[in-house]
Amino acid sequence: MEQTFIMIKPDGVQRGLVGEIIARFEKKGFCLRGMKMASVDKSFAGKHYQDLSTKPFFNKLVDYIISGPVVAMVWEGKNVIATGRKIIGMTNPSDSAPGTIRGDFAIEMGRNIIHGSDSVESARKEIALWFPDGTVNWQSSLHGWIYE
Ligand code: RTP
Repeated sequence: MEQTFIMIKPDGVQRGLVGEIIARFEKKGFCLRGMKMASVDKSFAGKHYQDLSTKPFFNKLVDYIISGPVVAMVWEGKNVIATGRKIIGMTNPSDSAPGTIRGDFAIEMGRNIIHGSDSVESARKEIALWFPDGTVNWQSSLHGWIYE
């Protein structure tokens, strides 16, 4: 089953949106396989956003991510990477439809509340970076009511 890495960014934590965000993934039927709160340093944030290191907004992005604790999670389920991105909304909250997390709770790109892996490859890399000791192997008793 597919897994994705989801991170509630410092603004999402400070604004008390952790429960709201978890509820959206949980109610959809996805399975939480790993979760931790963490404060990361510049070097770790740089590793997470390595692919964006040449972008002009990279330093600002790293400063944002290290500005407070984040909540890192692994969610599992059918098409969870693409569906997770739909639940999150577009990178720029102004382009995000109401009903998405960014569409409901954010205004600016530099304070867009949440991160979600954008491909199988980046999910694999991000899960290995954030959860080097692995995740929790379990299955909800509701599995048969979510999948046919
Ligand atoms: P994320 O990785 O956080 O899920 O966001 P994303 O895929 O939707 O967007 P990406 O292009 O990977 O950018 C990562 C984060 O960098 C910030 N950003 N700022 N032009 C800008 O100022 C700019 N562009 C991107 C956003 O916080 C974005 O989520």
